[in-house]
Order: sequence, then C-alpha cells, then structure tokens
Amino acid sequence: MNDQKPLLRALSGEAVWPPPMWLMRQAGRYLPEYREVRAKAGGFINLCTTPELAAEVTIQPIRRYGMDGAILFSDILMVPWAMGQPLRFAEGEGPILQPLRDAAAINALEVGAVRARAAPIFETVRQTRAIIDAHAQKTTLIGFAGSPFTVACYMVEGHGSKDFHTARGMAFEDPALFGKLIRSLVESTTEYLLAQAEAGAEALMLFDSWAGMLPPSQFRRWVIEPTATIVRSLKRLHPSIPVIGFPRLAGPMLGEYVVRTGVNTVAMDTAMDPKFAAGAVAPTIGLQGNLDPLALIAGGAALESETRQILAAMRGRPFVFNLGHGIDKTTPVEHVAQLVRLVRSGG
Ligand code: 1CP
Repeated sequence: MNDQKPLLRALSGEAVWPPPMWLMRQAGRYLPEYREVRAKAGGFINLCTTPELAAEVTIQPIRRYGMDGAILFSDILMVPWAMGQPLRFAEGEGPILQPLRDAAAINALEVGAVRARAAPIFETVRQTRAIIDAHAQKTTLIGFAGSPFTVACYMVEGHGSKDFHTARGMAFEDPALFGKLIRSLVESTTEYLLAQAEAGAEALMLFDSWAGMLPPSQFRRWVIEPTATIVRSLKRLHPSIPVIGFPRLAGPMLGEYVVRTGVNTVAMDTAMDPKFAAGAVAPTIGLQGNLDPLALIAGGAALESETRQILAAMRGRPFVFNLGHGIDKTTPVEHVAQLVRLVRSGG
C-alpha cells in the first residue's frame, strides 16, 4: 500500500506526473480552522505537546486541500526544549530561548532526555498516522527536525536573527565548543527522528534554514558533516525511509550537499533556479519546491505563470511541488485552492 503513495514514490526517485504536492508550514495561521485550535490550545508549546490537537492541525490542510504530504505539526525548537533549554513563543515575536553562551550551558544539555520529554510529539505521529490510515490513504506522513546548524544558531543566539552573529562567531572563535553543541544535536536529532519513524512517520525532513550564511569550509563542517551522520544513522535502521534535506540558500553547494549527505530529495529555496538544481544532482534524486510564497499571496496570473515555469522545468524527473519557503499567514485560502488545481492539472 505504502509504495502506492505518490509522494513516497517521488521522494524515492520516481518521476510521478502530475507531481505530488504539499506546502511548507501548510498548517498555520492562514487557516481559520488552525487559528481556532491555536486559540483553545493556550500557547504554542501546549499545542505541540497535546497530541489530539497537534494531530488535528496536522490533518487540517489534508482535509481542506487533499495534500499528498501531511507534515507533523511541531517546531524545530522542540529539540532544544526536550534537551532542557528554556523556550517560549512570544506572541508576534517568534521563539525566545535562554541563550547558550559557554561550556557550562552547553555541557548541561540533556541529550539523553529527548525520547522521554518529546514523547507527546511521538504520540502525535502515532495518532496522525492512524487518521491517515483510516481516512487519507494516499497521503504520506512526514516527520521532521531542524538540522544541527540551524538549531544551534537559535540555541546560541536565543532568538531569530538576520545574521546570527553570536552563533557564527562562536563557530569561528571556539570551534571545539561549537562542535560539542553540534555533536549533542546530532545525537539528539537522530534519536528524535528515529522515534518519529518508529511511531509511523513515512518520510523525514531536515530543515537547515540558515545553511546559506556559511562560507564553503564552514558549510562542509557544520551543515554537510552533521547531516551526513544523521542520515547514515537513520538509514542503518530504516534503509527505505526517504530523507528530504533543505539546505536553504545553499546555491552552488547544492550538488555536494546531496552527494555527501545521502539525502534522497533536496528542497529548493525560492532563490534556486530549478534548472540549475536539475543539472547539479543525479536524475534519481528528488527535487522539491520552490514557488515563492509571495506569488501565492498575489494569486491570479502571477501565481499561474510562476507555477507553470517550475512545472515545465521539473517535468520528467522525480519532483514534489512545494513552496521555496513557509506559507505566509496573510495567504488567502482560495489562492491555495487555485494552486492545487493548477498543479493537479500538470501545468
Ligand atoms: O503561533 C504560531 O502559530 C506560531 C507560528 C509557528 C508555526 C505554525 C512557529 C513558530 N512554528 C510553527 C510550525 C512549524 N515550524 C512547522 C510545522 C509544520 C508545517 O510546516 O505545517 C515547521 C516544519 C516549522 C519549522 C521551523 N520553525 C523552521 C524551519 C523552516 C523555516 O521556516 O525556515 C524554523 C526556522 C522555525 C523557527 C520558528 N518557529 C516559529 C517561528 C515564527 C520561527 C521563525 C523564527 C525566526 O527566525 O524569526
């Protein structure tokens, strides 16, 4: 049954047409039904750790649009949270963590606590998979985590940033200490993803949103190597589970990233030329992306022409239609419906 699912086939290297689709951050504030659940959950972390509610919002975009992928509703910062780093989500401000600035703070992280503390998230995976098996048999359940580098950026900085000065500074000034943090994250992220696979996730995605800030030598050390270690461990226990990597703004490093990390599919950000990506990776590697979320807000002719260009460039190769960045909370729900019709028609 599983290998009949269009998204799983594409992620595993098969050219499926029309391409399967889902959207990054497809469960979120642009959906009125999400805002309703979010309001009654009483806080974002509560929503992520209440399996019934998290499973409900994971399924909402499947119910409304019939997406091929359901991505677990959680956040990349739930791994630091499960390692014991204080985290809160301030209304309208994004995540706030107690920043890690020295060896004492980094050594105090509880790598071994992740499986127990994140248990409600694995329960969400289990419940979501049961709903999919009963009511949405063509939909693939995607588990995810942040990649060590991007998660380390937030852990050291303590909040979002345009350039993550403090974190990137630590990587240069004290690579042994930054390396210790990255190793702790490799270990906890591997456990976190393995537990999701055991609970019923059928594909796994690693978000490296800030990978593109690094010069090549640092990209190899902090993005490629840790990702490769995680993928190797996942494949050892689950050889057929497809892994999607998202090294945002990797540009010309894309090909090397794919070869050396062992991901099955690579997600393209909005700045990536799909034709460049197709030339940079082997024909058996899936590509995913990469409509600009602003074209989706615009709708109409802009949405149509951008979408058709991506479809034309990707025809005949393994491909998953998606955005190049998360959907914006101001996106009109009818524009998403327009996009689904367009992609389903094959362009
Ligand atoms: O109140 C709310 O509803 C909070 C908004 C929100 C949501 C809906 C946050 C806070 N996280 C999420 C869910 C989320 N985050 C998902 C769930 C599933 C889905 O895709 O539908 C996923 C996969 C993420 C991943 C994530 N979180 C990334 C990587 C992808 C990307 O966008 O680059 C990052 C960088 C985060 C951190 C984060 N969490 C939330 C915010 C606002 C941010 C960005 C903070 C910043 O850098 O300023």
